[in-house]
Amino acid sequence: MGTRNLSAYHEGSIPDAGEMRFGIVVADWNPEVTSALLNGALRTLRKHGTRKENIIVRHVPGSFELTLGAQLLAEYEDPDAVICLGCIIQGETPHFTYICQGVTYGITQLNLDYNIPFIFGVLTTHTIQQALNRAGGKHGNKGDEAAVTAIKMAALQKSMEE
Ligand code: DLZ
Repeated sequence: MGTRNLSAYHEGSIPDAGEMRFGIVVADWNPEVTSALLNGALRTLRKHGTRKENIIVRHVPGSFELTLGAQLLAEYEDPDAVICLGCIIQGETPHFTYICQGVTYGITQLNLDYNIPFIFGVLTTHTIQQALNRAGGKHGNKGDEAAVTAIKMAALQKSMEE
């Protein structure tokens, strides 16, 4: 099976995001990758109608800090969903595993603790090239995928309130 293109989705199936408000927390470790993820997420949210003033972007030093950054956005900015963007690349030590575990657990826990979605837009790759391939390269952009997931999950949450 080929690698899925992260930017390929069926346009017609995406809810309108004109009345939605999003937080984006982006890790500055591997910035050439995470800035591309951020651009993808911003472009996709805007394409589906989200107003500029309803997208709040905050930076954190590394992926491990995404959990608290996302929680702070949820607490102070009243978003319909929070998108977490990061890039963790395997090094020579087990550090990779601990950061991956920490942020995966942290974001999962936020999804369970709050009544809004927190989206896992974190690349976990063996090499920088694999990450670049998924940040606007040959396999698309995980930022696009994260934004589409945020819109869909925010719409699901809103539909429950109706
Ligand atoms: C320390 C570290 C390492 C080795 N690798 C990455 C990485 O590939 N991607 C990433 O987002 N962050 C990395 N970090 C930083 C940690 O996430 C965190 O910021 C520090 O451990 C805090 O001191």
